[in-house]
Amino acid sequence: MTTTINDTEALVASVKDADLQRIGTKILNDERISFDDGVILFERGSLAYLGALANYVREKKHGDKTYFNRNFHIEPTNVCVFSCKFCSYSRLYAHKEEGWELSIDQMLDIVKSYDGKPVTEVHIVGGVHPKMTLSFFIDLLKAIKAHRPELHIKGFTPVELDYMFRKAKVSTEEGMQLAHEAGLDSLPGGGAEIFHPEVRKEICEDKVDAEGWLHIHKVAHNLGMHSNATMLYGHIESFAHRIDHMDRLRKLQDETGGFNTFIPLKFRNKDNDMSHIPESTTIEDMKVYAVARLYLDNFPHIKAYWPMLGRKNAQLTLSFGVNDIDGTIDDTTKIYSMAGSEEQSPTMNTEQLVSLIKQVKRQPVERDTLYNEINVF
Ligand code: V47
Ligand code: SF4
Repeated sequence: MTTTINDTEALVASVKDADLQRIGTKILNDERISFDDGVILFERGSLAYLGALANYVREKKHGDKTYFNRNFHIEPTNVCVFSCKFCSYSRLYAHKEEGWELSIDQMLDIVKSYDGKPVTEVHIVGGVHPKMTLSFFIDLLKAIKAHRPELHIKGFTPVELDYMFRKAKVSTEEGMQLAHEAGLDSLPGGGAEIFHPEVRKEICEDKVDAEGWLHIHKVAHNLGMHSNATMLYGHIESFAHRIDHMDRLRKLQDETGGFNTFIPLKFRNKDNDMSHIPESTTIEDMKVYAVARLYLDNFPHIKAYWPMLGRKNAQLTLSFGVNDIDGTIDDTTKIYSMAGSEEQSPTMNTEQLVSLIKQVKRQPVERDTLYNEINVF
């Protein structure tokens, strides 16, 4: 481990700012920090201070263990009825000839192309296509489970689910039950963006709101399903908006305990309606990971999505609270390369990922979606 308790205690004792010292003491005493504390950390916490505290919490929770997962992605369509300003990926339904839409057979062929490969999860996420209904996806889920029953299906954001449930005229509870029975095992973290309505109305006003997003995850948790949560940061949001976002998640997690992982997503500005906004610096990125680790005390895991962040910066996050790197993605996903991510071809094999983690003296652990350990390297 790179941080000892004594080092962190000494650092907290030596910090000049009384608020930062008070917050640091809370963290050392395992006390929850407040909303205002979270904002102060963003406003006044140095990178070194936030990093040391976040690393202290990370090592207390997980030691040096750094998890990864062997998964692949299916993106059923990039045609979307919504028009999020940050999205570089979707084609409006009016221009659907510029997009793609896969049939059930085509998606099953993708699943079959992984036959015999040691993947444990498929992540299904895409645009919201009006013709891809709840019954279409139920058929897809059943077909995947019939072919490979043990493959964990993590799929569909509340944006997609809310649309398909409303179109099918079923309640969230009924719709989620149907999807779960057909084979949906857990929910990914997408569609959350920034929950606060001041931001949502500027960047993604026509899709499911914060209450709707949180309700769908709550219903999934009540069915015994687990899920993730993301936050799209580094555009027009304030520090208070970020903390508000994490606070809503922390409250739901207190109620249900159903979240596994929080994934900050750095806004990338290529080819979208927010291209005029400069991207966040690496220093700001690391602060976001660190504050997330400190604020979300009831989230077991903080994940860095390396295709978006780049391999080197993903490595750096392992000193700023992160204990999970997603993933061994063998498929070439399109959503991030289209938004200008560091990785134009976001694939890494297990050996490369393991050595990336070992280079920074952490212990690589392959996990399944629910963090059961499969292999320790
Ligand atoms: O909700 C879209 C984001 C998300 C951009 O749960 C962008 O394991 C940055 O949620 N710049 C979907 N981000 C992807 C997602 C995800 C990814 C990896 C793992 C998991 C998980 C979930 O992608 C969207 C949106 O926030 N996104 N455009 C952009 N220009
Ligand atoms: Fe559609 Fe998702 Fe893109 Fe928004 S982020 S336009 S919901 S594909």
